[in-house]
Amino acid sequence: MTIQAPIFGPYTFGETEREAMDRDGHFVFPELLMPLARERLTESLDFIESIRPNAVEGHEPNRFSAEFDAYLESLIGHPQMLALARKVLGEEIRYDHCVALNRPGGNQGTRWHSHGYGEEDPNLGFIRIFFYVNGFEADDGGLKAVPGSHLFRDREIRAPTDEELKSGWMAGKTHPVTGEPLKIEGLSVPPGTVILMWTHAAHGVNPRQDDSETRWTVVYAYRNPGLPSRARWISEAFEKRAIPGAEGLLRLY
Ligand SMILES: O=C(O)CCC(=O)C(=O)O
Ligand SMILES: [Fe+2]
Repeated sequence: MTIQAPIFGPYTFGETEREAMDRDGHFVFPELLMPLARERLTESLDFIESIRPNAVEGHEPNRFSAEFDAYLESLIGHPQMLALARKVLGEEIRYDHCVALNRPGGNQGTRWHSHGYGEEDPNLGFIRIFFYVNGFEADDGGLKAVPGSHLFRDREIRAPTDEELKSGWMAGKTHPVTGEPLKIEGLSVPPGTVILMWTHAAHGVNPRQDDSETRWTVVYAYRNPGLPSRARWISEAFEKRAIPGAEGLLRLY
């Protein structure tokens, strides 16, 4: 067995952090990624970007990113990745997808949305683990979220602008834990930041400024098995691969 270089520095995810994640719907680890991991991820994400023009529909490099790059693939079963996913989801997990979220200068970002899984069974969790390799500012490719929104387990949240989210889905709703009116949180994070997010959280991304360098980002998603998953982007061939550390994790159930 080959020993993989560490991807994360030291961190704490105990009771307090877990409570914050469950209350807010996301949890930020500033600068968690090791320098070597940042370097390797930038190379891999730059490679994914370079092959996108030749994409075959249904198997796009940005959507099936780990299938196109050995380093990205190796992280699916990386012991630190799995340890983090299991701290949040518990022992029984499956890999769901690995998607490159690179945003070059001028990229328009993404409108407000949520994702689905386990609406019928709240014991089934689904998390996104975002690697913001070179970070972002709120007004420059910045991720934004609505703390507490994940607790509604609504997979249909959609809005084109902050104003429309406020006057639409958010209107009259309060945070189920704190009782406060829901509000939008625009994040700014330094390079190397990892963000965990429950999949039902309302989130969106502000446009990247025209003269900014590409925002290098990749997301790894894991879930408790039990239901089909709409975003499970794994090709049939890839599902059969033996990825060290990820044995049995690529299956649907
Ligand atoms: O690009 C981002 O920062 C977030 C993208 C997103 O919404 C997702 O991967 O679920
Ligand atoms: Fe999303």
